[in-house]
Amino acid sequence: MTTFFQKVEHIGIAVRDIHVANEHYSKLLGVPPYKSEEVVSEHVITSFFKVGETKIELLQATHEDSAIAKFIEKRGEGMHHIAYDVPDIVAAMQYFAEQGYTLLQQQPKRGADNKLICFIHPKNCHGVLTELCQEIS
Ligand code: CMX
Repeated sequence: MTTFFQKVEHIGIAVRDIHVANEHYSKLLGVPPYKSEEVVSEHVITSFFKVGETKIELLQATHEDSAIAKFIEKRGEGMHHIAYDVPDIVAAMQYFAEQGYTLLQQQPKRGADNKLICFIHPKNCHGVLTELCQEIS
């Protein structure tokens, strides 16, 4: 068996209103978000909270074509994806493609929080959208 995963880097949660969700999650986690960032290419505004080594990412759509807007329309607010930290995203993508997984990007793309990212289709992961992410050094 081969593993590329070093840790769960973050869990993404789709929210309708990031300001309201920031307040609720600050109260729940006992810390404020350490970062807020708009990812224009993904049509989202994000905020990040640290929980030990893992992070919680809140995502609000900025456009009706955003994957987050479609997700909320179909399924309501809630857990949107799990992201795993990988040391070499290109090698991981090649491996998963060879194993028959459906990659939603053919090349790594720039995501929030200084990461290169690629998604694996939820149908390959028992209904969970799965993200590979590598820190940009
Ligand atoms: N988790 C689990 N299942 C999901 C899902 C998610 N996040 N998003 C969609 N699905 C399900 C749908 O409910 C649907 O299920 P059924 O076939 O049972 O109805 C199935 O996947 C296919 O959905 P679809 O409506 O046909 O396809 P979409 O146009 O909604 O696309 C997906 C789904 C995952 C391919 C698309 O959302 C995508 O490419 N996502 C990757 C990019 C992304 O999510 N960006 C936002 C976050 C960016 C960031 O983290 O910075």
